[in-house]
Amino acid sequence: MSSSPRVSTPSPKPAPATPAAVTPMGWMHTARFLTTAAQLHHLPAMDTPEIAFVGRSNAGKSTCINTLTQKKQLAFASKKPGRTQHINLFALGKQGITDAVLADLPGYGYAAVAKMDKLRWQQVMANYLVSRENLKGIVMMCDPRHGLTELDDILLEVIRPRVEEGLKFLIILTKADKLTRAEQAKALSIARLQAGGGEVKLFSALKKQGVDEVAKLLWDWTHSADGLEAAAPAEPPEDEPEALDE
Ligand SMILES: Nc1nc2c(ncn2[C@@H]2O[C@H](COP(=O)(O)OP(=O)(O)OP(=O)(O)O)[C@@H](O)[C@H]2O)c(=O)[nH]1
Ligand SMILES: [Mg+2]
Repeated sequence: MSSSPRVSTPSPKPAPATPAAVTPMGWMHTARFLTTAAQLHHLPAMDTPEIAFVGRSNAGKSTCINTLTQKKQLAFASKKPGRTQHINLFALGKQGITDAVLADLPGYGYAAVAKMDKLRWQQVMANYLVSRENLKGIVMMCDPRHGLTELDDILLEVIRPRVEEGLKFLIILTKADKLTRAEQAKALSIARLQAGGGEVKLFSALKKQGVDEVAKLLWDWTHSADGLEAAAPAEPPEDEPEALDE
């Protein structure tokens, strides 16, 4: 468990689940960099609900965070696998009041990483997922062209006890723009079987597919007691797709 001082962010007033002016996308746009840590005990302990983005290297975790928050360079995204090497935290919340945190984690499975570094990182990540007290949900990013890999399965095993205790869990099938409609439908049904009852969503940063849906789900996870009832208003359509470098 972390020995660093507990960061207590002011709690928002208990108010209606979704104040009229706040939509999940508007909320996402409030994202700002909070802190970065190479090791677990360097992360500040926090009271606010945290959502971790995990998955294989190059799956699109950082790009997904940038797309959801509409901030192109908030998280470091790159063609080169292994771009994210720290746990990076981003705060969400209107008027500077943090009501949720997004955690961008380094990817796993990148062959060019030295074995000792891989082992060290696997340990840091397992400890994070098992012991981070304010962790409310996990988003697992998966490139559907590769499917869930052995390392994804190991991670699923690590988090299973917490998911059974109520931790929220979502599989995002990334880079959906690279699949035909038929391939998307097939990938969705395979992943649903593998998700064991967890949610699965298709996502494309390029086409802005799935953005509103994921934003709403993360809002629900962090703004209702059981993650089911915070009825957030619908979003207007997003703007033009941006060019991605892959
Ligand atoms: N076509 C397409 N490319 C994408 C999409 N999302 C991410 N990419 C590309 O995939 C590559 C990897 O994206 P990142 O967001 O850096 O991946 P990551 O999972 O954070 O990678 P690590 O930090 O190494 O773990 C980049 O070249 C992105 O532009 C998408 O939805 N569509
Ligand atoms: Mg990354």
